[in-house]
Amino acid sequence: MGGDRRPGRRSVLRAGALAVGFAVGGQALAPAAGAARAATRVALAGTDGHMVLPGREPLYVFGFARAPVGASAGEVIAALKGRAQHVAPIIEARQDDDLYLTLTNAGLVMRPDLADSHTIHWHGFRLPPVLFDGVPEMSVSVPIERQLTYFYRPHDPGTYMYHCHFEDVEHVQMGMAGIVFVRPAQDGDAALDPLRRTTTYAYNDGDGSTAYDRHFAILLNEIEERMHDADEQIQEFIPTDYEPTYFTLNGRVYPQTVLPNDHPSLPRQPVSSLIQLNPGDRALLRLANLGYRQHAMQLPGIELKVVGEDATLRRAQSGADTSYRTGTLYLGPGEARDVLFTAPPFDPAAPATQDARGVCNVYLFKNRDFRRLGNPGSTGLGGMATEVRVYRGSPLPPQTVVGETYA
Ligand SMILES: [Cu+2]
Repeated sequence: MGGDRRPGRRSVLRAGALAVGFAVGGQALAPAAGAARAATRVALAGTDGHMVLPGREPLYVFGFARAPVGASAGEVIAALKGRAQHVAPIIEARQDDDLYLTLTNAGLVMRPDLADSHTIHWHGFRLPPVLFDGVPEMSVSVPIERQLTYFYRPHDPGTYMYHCHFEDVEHVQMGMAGIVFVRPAQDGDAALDPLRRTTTYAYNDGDGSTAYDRHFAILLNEIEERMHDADEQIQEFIPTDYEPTYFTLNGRVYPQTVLPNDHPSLPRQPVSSLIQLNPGDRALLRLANLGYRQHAMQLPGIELKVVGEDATLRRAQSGADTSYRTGTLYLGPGEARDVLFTAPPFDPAAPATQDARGVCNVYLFKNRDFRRLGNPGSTGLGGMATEVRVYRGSPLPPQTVVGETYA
Protein backbone atom coordinates (compact mmCIF):
# COMPACT_ATOMS: atom_id res chain seq x y z
CA MET A 1 0.00 0.00 0.00
CA GLY A 2 2.64 2.47 -1.02
CA GLY A 3 4.77 2.91 2.06
CA ASP A 4 7.32 4.36 -0.35
CA ARG A 5 4.96 7.23 -1.07
CA ARG A 6 5.02 8.53 2.46
CA PRO A 7 7.13 11.66 2.67
CA GLY A 8 9.82 12.02 5.30
CA ARG A 9 9.55 14.62 8.00
CA ARG A 10 11.90 16.99 6.21
CA SER A 11 9.90 17.01 2.99
CA VAL A 12 6.69 17.43 4.97
CA LEU A 13 8.08 20.56 6.59
CA ARG A 14 9.30 21.89 3.25
CA ALA A 15 5.95 21.25 1.58
CA GLY A 16 4.18 22.90 4.48
CA ALA A 17 6.29 26.02 4.21
CA LEU A 18 5.61 26.10 0.49
CA ALA A 19 1.88 25.70 0.99
CA VAL A 20 1.70 28.53 3.52
CA GLY A 21 3.67 30.66 1.08
CA PHE A 22 1.06 30.07 -1.58
CA ALA A 23 -1.75 30.77 0.86
CA VAL A 24 -0.27 34.11 1.82
CA GLY A 25 -0.34 34.93 -1.87
CA GLY A 26 -4.12 34.63 -1.72
CA GLN A 27 -4.56 31.27 -3.43
CA ALA A 28 -4.88 27.92 -1.73
CA LEU A 29 -2.53 25.20 -2.93
CA ALA A 30 -4.01 23.87 -6.15
CA PRO A 31 -3.55 20.40 -7.63
CA ALA A 32 -1.52 20.02 -10.81
CA ALA A 33 -3.35 21.45 -13.79
CA GLY A 34 -4.81 18.95 -16.23
CA ALA A 35 -4.93 16.10 -13.76
CA ALA A 36 -7.70 13.75 -14.88
CA ARG A 37 -8.70 12.58 -11.41
CA ALA A 38 -12.20 12.16 -10.18
CA ALA A 39 -13.03 14.76 -7.57
CA THR A 40 -15.45 14.61 -4.69
CA ARG A 41 -16.76 17.88 -3.31
CA VAL A 42 -18.20 18.19 0.14
CA ALA A 43 -19.27 21.30 2.03
CA LEU A 44 -19.76 21.68 5.76
CA ALA A 45 -20.91 24.45 8.04
CA GLY A 46 -19.46 24.81 11.53
CA THR A 47 -22.00 26.22 13.98
CA ASP A 48 -24.00 25.49 17.15
CA GLY A 49 -27.39 24.01 17.96
CA HIS A 50 -29.18 21.59 20.26
CA MET A 51 -29.48 17.83 20.38
CA VAL A 52 -32.13 15.67 22.03
CA LEU A 53 -31.33 13.15 24.76
CA PRO A 54 -33.82 11.21 26.88
CA GLY A 55 -34.29 12.58 30.37
CA ARG A 56 -33.13 16.16 29.93
CA GLU A 57 -33.67 19.51 28.22
CA PRO A 58 -32.22 19.87 24.73
CA LEU A 59 -28.43 19.82 25.03
CA TYR A 60 -26.31 22.63 23.63
CA VAL A 61 -23.76 21.47 21.04
CA PHE A 62 -21.29 22.76 18.50
CA GLY A 63 -21.16 20.75 15.31
CA PHE A 64 -20.89 20.44 11.59
CA ALA A 65 -23.79 20.28 9.17
CA ARG A 66 -23.76 19.36 5.51
CA ALA A 67 -23.95 22.46 3.31
CA PRO A 68 -24.74 22.78 -0.39
CA VAL A 69 -21.60 22.46 -2.50
CA GLY A 70 -20.76 25.78 -4.12
CA ALA A 71 -22.83 27.90 -1.74
CA SER A 72 -21.28 31.18 -0.61
CA ALA A 73 -20.49 31.84 3.04
CA GLY A 74 -23.54 34.11 3.21
CA GLU A 75 -25.82 31.44 1.80
CA VAL A 76 -24.47 28.80 4.19
CA ILE A 77 -24.91 31.10 7.18
CA ALA A 78 -28.49 31.96 6.19
CA ALA A 79 -29.37 28.27 5.79
CA LEU A 80 -27.45 26.60 8.61
CA LYS A 81 -26.40 28.94 11.42
CA GLY A 82 -27.64 27.35 14.66
CA ARG A 83 -28.42 24.05 12.96
CA ALA A 84 -25.43 21.92 13.92
CA GLN A 85 -25.87 18.19 13.55
CA HIS A 86 -24.38 15.56 15.85
CA VAL A 87 -22.69 13.33 14.85
CA ALA A 88 -21.08 15.19 11.94
CA PRO A 89 -21.92 13.97 8.42
CA ILE A 90 -20.14 10.79 7.32
CA ILE A 91 -17.66 11.66 4.59
CA GLU A 92 -16.56 9.10 2.05
CA ALA A 93 -13.68 9.30 -0.40
CA ARG A 94 -12.04 6.99 -2.87
CA GLN A 95 -8.35 6.17 -2.86
CA ASP A 96 -6.33 8.50 -5.12
CA ASP A 97 -9.36 10.62 -6.04
CA ASP A 98 -9.31 14.26 -5.04
CA LEU A 99 -11.47 15.48 -2.19
CA TYR A 100 -12.36 19.14 -1.80
CA LEU A 101 -13.94 19.93 1.54
CA THR A 102 -15.25 23.45 1.98
CA LEU A 103 -15.77 24.60 5.56
CA THR A 104 -17.83 27.69 6.33
CA ASN A 105 -17.73 29.03 9.88
CA ALA A 106 -21.35 30.10 10.32
CA GLY A 107 -20.85 31.40 13.86
CA LEU A 108 -22.69 30.56 17.07
CA VAL A 109 -26.28 31.66 17.70
CA MET A 110 -26.14 31.18 21.49
CA ARG A 111 -22.65 32.60 21.99
CA PRO A 112 -22.26 35.78 19.95
CA ASP A 113 -19.50 36.75 22.39
CA LEU A 114 -17.41 33.72 21.44
CA ALA A 115 -15.29 34.54 18.39
CA ASP A 116 -13.99 30.98 17.94
CA SER A 117 -12.67 29.81 14.61
CA HIS A 118 -13.20 26.24 13.38
CA THR A 119 -11.03 23.86 11.38
CA ILE A 120 -11.11 20.39 9.85
CA HIS A 121 -8.50 17.99 11.17
CA TRP A 122 -8.51 14.67 9.32
CA HIS A 123 -7.18 12.50 12.13
CA GLY A 124 -4.60 9.96 10.95
CA PHE A 125 -4.34 11.35 7.42
CA ARG A 126 -0.77 11.45 6.08
CA LEU A 127 -0.94 14.99 4.82
CA PRO A 128 2.01 16.62 3.03
CA PRO A 129 0.98 20.31 3.27
CA VAL A 130 0.40 21.36 6.86
CA LEU A 131 -1.92 24.07 5.57
CA PHE A 132 -4.85 21.67 5.54
CA ASP A 133 -4.07 19.89 8.80
CA GLY A 134 -6.41 22.06 10.85
CA VAL A 135 -4.13 22.40 13.89
CA PRO A 136 -4.50 26.14 14.43
CA GLU A 137 -1.12 26.66 16.09
CA MET A 138 0.72 25.49 12.96
CA SER A 139 -1.85 25.91 10.23
CA VAL A 140 -4.80 28.15 9.41
CA SER A 141 -8.30 28.17 10.81
CA VAL A 142 -11.59 29.54 9.56
CA PRO A 143 -12.89 32.67 11.33
CA ILE A 144 -16.60 33.42 11.64
CA GLU A 145 -18.30 34.17 8.31
CA ARG A 146 -15.30 32.92 6.33
CA GLN A 147 -14.83 29.88 4.12
CA LEU A 148 -11.83 27.64 3.40
CA THR A 149 -11.62 24.74 0.94
CA TYR A 150 -9.41 21.90 2.16
CA PHE A 151 -7.78 19.70 -0.45
CA TYR A 152 -6.92 16.03 0.10
CA ARG A 153 -5.70 13.21 -2.10
CA PRO A 154 -6.12 10.09 0.02
CA HIS A 155 -3.66 7.29 -0.77
CA ASP A 156 -4.38 5.00 2.16
CA PRO A 157 -7.81 3.34 2.36
CA GLY A 158 -9.54 2.67 5.65
CA THR A 159 -11.60 4.25 8.38
CA TYR A 160 -10.60 7.58 9.88
CA MET A 161 -12.25 10.37 11.82
CA TYR A 162 -12.30 14.12 11.49
CA HIS A 163 -12.87 16.87 13.98
CA CYS A 164 -12.42 20.55 14.59
CA HIS A 165 -9.00 21.24 16.09
CA PHE A 166 -9.69 24.77 17.36
CA GLU A 167 -9.86 24.65 21.20
CA ASP A 168 -10.11 20.98 20.46
CA VAL A 169 -10.81 19.58 23.95
CA GLU A 170 -13.86 21.84 24.02
CA HIS A 171 -14.96 21.76 20.37
CA VAL A 172 -14.61 17.97 20.01
CA GLN A 173 -16.60 17.30 23.18
CA MET A 174 -19.15 19.87 22.07
CA GLY A 175 -19.77 17.70 19.00
CA MET A 176 -17.52 18.71 16.12
CA ALA A 177 -16.56 15.14 15.21
CA GLY A 178 -17.39 12.56 12.57
CA ILE A 179 -16.18 9.61 10.52
CA VAL A 180 -14.43 9.83 7.16
CA PHE A 181 -13.46 6.70 5.25
CA VAL A 182 -11.53 5.94 2.09
CA ARG A 183 -12.60 3.18 -0.28
CA PRO A 184 -9.72 1.12 -1.68
CA ALA A 185 -8.66 1.13 -5.33
CA GLN A 186 -9.47 -2.58 -5.28
CA ASP A 187 -13.20 -1.74 -5.12
CA GLY A 188 -14.98 -2.80 -8.29
CA ASP A 189 -12.99 -6.02 -8.72
CA ALA A 190 -15.60 -8.79 -8.78
CA ALA A 191 -13.07 -11.60 -9.24
CA LEU A 192 -11.45 -11.18 -5.82
CA ASP A 193 -14.54 -11.85 -3.72
CA PRO A 194 -14.42 -15.55 -2.72
CA LEU A 195 -18.24 -15.60 -2.81
CA ARG A 196 -18.44 -13.68 -6.14
CA ARG A 197 -21.12 -11.56 -4.57
CA THR A 198 -19.68 -8.12 -3.99
CA THR A 199 -17.17 -5.68 -5.41
CA THR A 200 -16.54 -3.80 -2.17
CA TYR A 201 -13.60 -4.33 0.18
CA ALA A 202 -12.30 -2.64 3.29
CA TYR A 203 -8.70 -2.61 2.01
CA ASN A 204 -6.48 -3.53 -0.93
CA ASP A 205 -6.11 -7.02 0.51
CA GLY A 206 -5.23 -8.70 -2.80
CA ASP A 207 -7.20 -11.80 -1.82
CA GLY A 208 -10.76 -10.68 -1.09
CA SER A 209 -10.38 -11.33 2.62
CA THR A 210 -11.94 -7.95 3.47
CA ALA A 211 -14.93 -8.26 1.13
CA TYR A 212 -18.19 -7.03 2.59
CA ASP A 213 -21.83 -6.83 1.52
CA ARG A 214 -22.92 -3.95 3.76
CA HIS A 215 -20.97 -1.42 5.76
CA PHE A 216 -21.80 0.77 8.74
CA ALA A 217 -19.87 3.74 10.12
CA ILE A 218 -20.32 4.26 13.85
CA LEU A 219 -18.65 6.93 15.97
CA LEU A 220 -18.35 6.24 19.69
CA ASN A 221 -18.50 9.26 21.97
CA GLU A 222 -19.41 10.48 25.45
CA ILE A 223 -21.27 13.53 26.64
CA GLU A 224 -20.24 15.53 29.69
CA GLU A 225 -23.43 17.52 30.18
CA ARG A 226 -21.82 20.12 32.44
CA MET A 227 -19.39 21.19 29.73
CA HIS A 228 -22.27 21.71 27.29
CA ASP A 229 -24.43 23.54 29.83
CA ALA A 230 -21.53 25.72 30.95
CA ASP A 231 -20.80 26.66 27.35
CA GLU A 232 -24.41 27.68 26.82
CA GLN A 233 -24.50 29.70 30.05
CA ILE A 234 -21.13 31.41 29.48
CA GLN A 235 -19.49 29.57 32.36
CA GLU A 236 -16.15 27.84 32.73
CA PHE A 237 -15.89 24.08 32.83
CA ILE A 238 -12.65 22.49 33.97
CA PRO A 239 -11.98 19.54 31.63
CA THR A 240 -10.17 17.57 34.35
CA ASP A 241 -13.59 17.28 36.02
CA TYR A 242 -14.71 15.28 32.96
CA GLU A 243 -17.31 12.72 34.03
CA PRO A 244 -19.58 11.88 31.11
CA THR A 245 -23.19 10.85 31.69
CA TYR A 246 -24.40 9.88 28.21
CA PHE A 247 -22.59 7.35 26.00
CA THR A 248 -23.40 7.72 22.32
CA LEU A 249 -23.18 5.92 19.00
CA ASN A 250 -23.40 8.37 16.11
CA GLY A 251 -24.64 11.06 18.49
CA ARG A 252 -27.57 9.04 19.80
CA VAL A 253 -28.17 6.82 22.85
CA TYR A 254 -30.18 3.60 22.86
CA PRO A 255 -33.06 3.37 21.96
CA GLN A 256 -32.50 6.42 19.70
CA THR A 257 -29.67 4.47 18.04
CA VAL A 258 -32.08 2.04 16.35
CA LEU A 259 -34.37 4.66 14.87
CA PRO A 260 -33.83 4.98 11.10
CA ASN A 261 -31.67 7.62 9.48
CA ASP A 262 -33.26 11.08 9.31
CA HIS A 263 -35.92 10.26 11.89
CA PRO A 264 -38.23 13.26 12.47
CA SER A 265 -37.92 13.00 16.28
CA LEU A 266 -34.16 13.67 16.03
CA PRO A 267 -33.80 16.53 13.56
CA ARG A 268 -30.15 17.26 14.51
CA GLN A 269 -29.09 13.62 15.01
CA PRO A 270 -29.82 12.10 11.59
CA VAL A 271 -27.34 9.20 11.67
CA SER A 272 -28.72 5.84 12.77
CA SER A 273 -26.61 3.00 14.18
CA LEU A 274 -29.15 0.30 13.31
CA ILE A 275 -27.54 -2.67 11.54
CA GLN A 276 -30.01 -4.55 9.33
CA LEU A 277 -28.80 -7.70 7.60
CA ASN A 278 -29.96 -10.62 5.54
CA PRO A 279 -28.69 -13.99 6.80
CA GLY A 280 -25.17 -14.62 5.50
CA ASP A 281 -24.43 -10.96 4.85
CA ARG A 282 -20.86 -9.94 5.54
CA ALA A 283 -20.99 -6.70 7.50
CA LEU A 284 -18.12 -4.25 7.83
CA LEU A 285 -18.22 -2.03 10.89
CA ARG A 286 -16.20 1.15 10.48
CA LEU A 287 -15.72 2.17 14.10
CA ALA A 288 -14.00 5.20 15.59
CA ASN A 289 -13.82 6.67 19.08
CA LEU A 290 -13.69 10.42 19.62
CA GLY A 291 -14.65 10.33 23.25
CA TYR A 292 -11.99 10.73 25.95
CA ARG A 293 -12.42 7.25 27.42
CA GLN A 294 -11.54 3.80 26.17
CA HIS A 295 -14.51 1.66 25.22
CA ALA A 296 -14.91 -2.11 25.02
CA MET A 297 -17.63 -3.24 22.61
CA GLN A 298 -19.23 -6.66 22.29
CA LEU A 299 -21.65 -8.40 19.96
CA PRO A 300 -22.69 -11.44 22.00
CA GLY A 301 -23.51 -14.44 19.83
CA ILE A 302 -21.47 -13.31 16.83
CA GLU A 303 -17.70 -13.44 16.45
CA LEU A 304 -15.91 -10.26 15.37
CA LYS A 305 -12.91 -10.23 13.04
CA VAL A 306 -10.66 -7.16 13.21
CA VAL A 307 -9.11 -6.60 9.77
CA GLY A 308 -7.95 -3.01 10.10
CA GLU A 309 -6.71 -0.65 12.77
CA ASP A 310 -6.26 3.09 12.39
CA ALA A 311 -6.73 2.94 8.61
CA THR A 312 -4.14 0.19 8.23
CA LEU A 313 -4.78 -3.36 7.02
CA ARG A 314 -3.69 -5.87 9.63
CA ARG A 315 -0.77 -7.45 7.80
CA ALA A 316 2.77 -8.05 8.95
CA GLN A 317 5.64 -6.72 6.83
CA SER A 318 6.14 -10.30 5.67
CA GLY A 319 2.60 -10.19 4.32
CA ALA A 320 1.31 -12.54 7.01
CA ASP A 321 -2.33 -12.01 7.94
CA THR A 322 -2.48 -10.50 11.44
CA SER A 323 -6.24 -10.01 11.55
CA TYR A 324 -7.73 -11.44 14.71
CA ARG A 325 -11.02 -12.78 15.99
CA THR A 326 -12.40 -11.51 19.24
CA GLY A 327 -15.45 -11.26 21.44
CA THR A 328 -14.44 -7.90 22.87
CA LEU A 329 -13.25 -4.94 20.88
CA TYR A 330 -11.19 -2.25 22.58
CA LEU A 331 -11.11 1.28 21.18
CA GLY A 332 -9.08 4.02 22.78
CA PRO A 333 -9.72 7.73 22.11
CA GLY A 334 -8.72 8.65 18.57
CA GLU A 335 -8.58 5.01 17.45
CA ALA A 336 -10.39 3.36 14.56
CA ARG A 337 -11.16 -0.28 13.77
CA ASP A 338 -12.46 -2.10 10.72
CA VAL A 339 -14.39 -5.13 11.89
CA LEU A 340 -16.04 -7.84 9.82
CA PHE A 341 -18.68 -10.29 10.90
CA THR A 342 -21.11 -12.58 9.12
CA ALA A 343 -24.82 -12.53 9.88
CA PRO A 344 -25.85 -15.96 11.17
CA PRO A 345 -28.79 -17.84 9.66
CA PHE A 346 -32.22 -16.81 10.93
CA ASP A 347 -32.89 -18.95 13.98
CA PRO A 348 -36.60 -19.72 14.36
CA ALA A 349 -35.99 -21.16 17.84
CA ALA A 350 -34.36 -17.98 19.14
CA PRO A 351 -36.33 -14.97 20.38
CA ALA A 352 -37.51 -12.93 17.42
CA THR A 353 -39.11 -9.57 16.96
CA GLN A 354 -40.76 -7.85 14.05
CA ASP A 355 -40.26 -4.50 12.37
CA ALA A 356 -41.55 -3.05 9.11
CA ARG A 357 -39.11 -5.24 7.15
CA GLY A 358 -40.17 -8.51 8.70
CA VAL A 359 -39.36 -10.98 11.45
CA CYS A 360 -35.80 -10.85 12.75
CA ASN A 361 -33.41 -12.12 15.41
CA VAL A 362 -31.86 -9.29 17.37
CA TYR A 363 -28.25 -9.19 18.56
CA LEU A 364 -26.98 -6.32 20.69
CA PHE A 365 -23.82 -4.46 19.73
CA LYS A 366 -23.03 -2.86 23.05
CA ASN A 367 -20.51 -1.56 25.50
CA ARG A 368 -19.44 -4.26 27.95
CA ASP A 369 -19.53 -1.78 30.87
CA PHE A 370 -23.03 -1.66 32.35
CA ARG A 371 -22.41 1.90 33.55
CA ARG A 372 -22.32 2.94 29.91
CA LEU A 373 -25.53 1.08 29.06
CA GLY A 374 -28.05 3.34 30.72
CA ASN A 375 -29.39 6.85 30.40
CA PRO A 376 -29.46 9.18 33.42
CA GLY A 377 -32.75 9.14 35.29
CA SER A 378 -34.23 6.17 33.45
CA THR A 379 -34.20 2.43 33.90
CA GLY A 380 -33.54 -0.22 31.29
CA LEU A 381 -31.12 -0.36 28.41
CA GLY A 382 -29.68 2.92 27.17
CA GLY A 383 -26.36 4.46 26.27
CA MET A 384 -23.83 2.87 23.97
CA ALA A 385 -25.88 0.08 22.40
CA THR A 386 -27.52 -0.69 19.10
CA GLU A 387 -29.20 -3.67 17.44
CA VAL A 388 -28.07 -6.03 14.73
CA ARG A 389 -31.25 -7.37 13.12
CA VAL A 390 -31.00 -10.53 11.04
CA TYR A 391 -34.18 -11.15 9.05
CA ARG A 392 -36.09 -14.27 8.14
CA GLY A 393 -35.74 -14.74 4.41
CA SER A 394 -33.68 -12.05 2.68
CA PRO A 395 -35.97 -9.04 2.48
CA LEU A 396 -33.28 -6.36 2.27
CA PRO A 397 -32.26 -4.96 -1.12
CA PRO A 398 -28.55 -4.29 -1.78
CA GLN A 399 -27.15 -1.40 0.23
CA THR A 400 -26.78 1.85 -1.69
CA VAL A 401 -25.16 4.08 0.95
CA VAL A 402 -23.13 3.40 4.07
CA GLY A 403 -25.32 2.76 7.09
CA GLU A 404 -28.50 2.60 5.04
CA THR A 405 -31.63 1.84 7.08
CA TYR A 406 -34.78 0.20 5.81
CA ALA A 407 -38.00 1.34 7.43
CU1 LIG B 1 -14.56 24.29 16.16
